[in-house]
Amino acid sequence: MVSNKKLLSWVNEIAALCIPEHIEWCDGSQAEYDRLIKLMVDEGLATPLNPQKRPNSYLFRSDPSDVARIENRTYIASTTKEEAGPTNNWIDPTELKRTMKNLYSGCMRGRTMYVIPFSMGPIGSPIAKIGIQITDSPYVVTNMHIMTRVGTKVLETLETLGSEGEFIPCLHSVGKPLAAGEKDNGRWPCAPIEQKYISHFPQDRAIWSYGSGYGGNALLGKKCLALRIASVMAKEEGWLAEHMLILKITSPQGKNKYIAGAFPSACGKTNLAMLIPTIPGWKVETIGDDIAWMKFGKDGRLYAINPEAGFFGVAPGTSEDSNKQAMRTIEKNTIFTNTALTSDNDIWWEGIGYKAPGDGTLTDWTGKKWSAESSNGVPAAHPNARFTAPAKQCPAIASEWENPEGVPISAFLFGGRRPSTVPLVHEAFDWNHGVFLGSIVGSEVTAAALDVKAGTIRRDPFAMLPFCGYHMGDYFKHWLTIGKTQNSKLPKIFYVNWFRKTAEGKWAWPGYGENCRVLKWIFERCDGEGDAIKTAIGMLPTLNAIDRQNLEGVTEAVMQELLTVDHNLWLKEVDSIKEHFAKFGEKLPGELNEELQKLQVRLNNEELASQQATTTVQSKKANNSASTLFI
Ligand code: SAT
Ligand code: MN
Repeated sequence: MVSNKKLLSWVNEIAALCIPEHIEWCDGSQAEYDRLIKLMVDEGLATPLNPQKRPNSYLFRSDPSDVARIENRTYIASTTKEEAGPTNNWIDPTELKRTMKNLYSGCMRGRTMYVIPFSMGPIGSPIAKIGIQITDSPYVVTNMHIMTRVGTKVLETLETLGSEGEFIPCLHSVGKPLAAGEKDNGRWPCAPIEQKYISHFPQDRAIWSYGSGYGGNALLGKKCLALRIASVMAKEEGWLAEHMLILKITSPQGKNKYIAGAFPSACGKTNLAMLIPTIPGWKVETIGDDIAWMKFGKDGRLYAINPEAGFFGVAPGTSEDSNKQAMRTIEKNTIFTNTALTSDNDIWWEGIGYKAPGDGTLTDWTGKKWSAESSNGVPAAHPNARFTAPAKQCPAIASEWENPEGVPISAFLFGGRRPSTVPLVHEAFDWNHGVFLGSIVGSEVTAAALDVKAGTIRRDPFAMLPFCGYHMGDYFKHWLTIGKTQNSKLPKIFYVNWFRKTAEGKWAWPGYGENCRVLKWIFERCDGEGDAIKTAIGMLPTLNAIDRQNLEGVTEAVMQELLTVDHNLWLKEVDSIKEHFAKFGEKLPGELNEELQKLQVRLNNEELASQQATTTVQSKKANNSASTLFI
């Protein structure tokens, strides 16, 4: 049936190299999913969960060496090192291919080689792309069933493109060949760390992954294709492939807007995408929680699709309080990896919102008995334990989430974890200033978390640091170029910070569902409404512009603090941004340096400084009791 010459010869070539026992073309059917799951249950690799509690759901335990994306084994093998830039690992592509071909040689012995035709984006959408993943992991096949659109329809679409139809080849092996008669015997197959490679060849638009079976290392449609390779294609073709959630927000008047947002890891992207608003009458629905592909529509607006079909979410910390919609999403048909297991075969993790049932009867992610008492603080679930669940099961999924044309974006959000300096929300003056805000995204790291000085900002421009497939300086330039295309219809750009702390070290903003109050102001700003004042760093809401009705704990004084722009702290920020920008050398677009200089001038500008001070003083008068909160 398949006539695509490139596909057929590639599959033959890989089979000859990897020497699998069988070859199977995946059709994406439920029967295929069930058969592969049964195979893994029989092998002791998957534990069926209690069907009364969590129908058709399974727990997998990975090898301790294979629990997350491994950035120092991830490579961008562009023709030259210069093209990969200072933020990526580079190896000469010829050398890397030689090394990896040696590893691939005979690596699928004793295993089945699966050929997975998949679509990133609704099949046939003008924004979607076709990939073909070859893998020897049935775990990967079942996860790809959930995370992408897999199967015969994809092959048929490829056929309509003729015998030369384009697809992105994604080669994957767990790197654990089996000797005659050998079985996995309950052990997650993978290769030792020094043999793991997650490689991208931007010039060939190809992905080669070896040695890991986990998440983004192995489900190659996600970070490898939809971000690293797609970002290169997007630059060449004039569109955007971004690490962004997409949400739909509807006002009580029934007006809606779509907002896309980029945040580094552990900033609550999935929670924001599934937020339940606390202001009566407002509604938030989900289009996607991780990746957005955007192209200009005929009307000149940017239209976004979610290229994925599922959520690969971090389990620990997910609870009825933090994300009710996610808890509903994972009630059935879900794959769990590295969570803990209860004695009645349900999952459990730290931060699930209730104590581990029957202390001492829990099994931790490594398969050992675990009790809160004797754990010495070692968690039962791995901190990067994950759920893989179909997006369509999310009660908040927007009805148009699979619209092949995408949804028109009104606003971009950027943000990170900043306990000080950065206010709750500010709006960029214009596109270039917005690109500047994206380029300085970062989170503050604590000394306890990493071997760095406390208070250091880990910059993660556009939350794309691990995901940009080319030189980050060129990526900034691409964003600036996009701004020259359709200036009047471009989304507005905002920077949010849910993580500001008070002088006492407490969160100043309650976050979660209350974030809708900030979204409401953003919504209004997109309509040319919503009160704002000009500050040195951007447009800020006036003191009462953010709806605080029925919001406990956020007094006017706290709100004032959340909206404070401390010029001294910002001048320090300017120094830190200079250091950050220096990494990009000559590739840093002049426009961004200009934005930085303009910021510095504005911060030193007496008039704006005193304007800020006046607002602060007025508010101090209004609420004397909280005056200690002011800087
Ligand atoms: O493992 S993934 O790359 O898919 C998830 C993540 O690290 O963000
Ligand atoms: Mn992500």
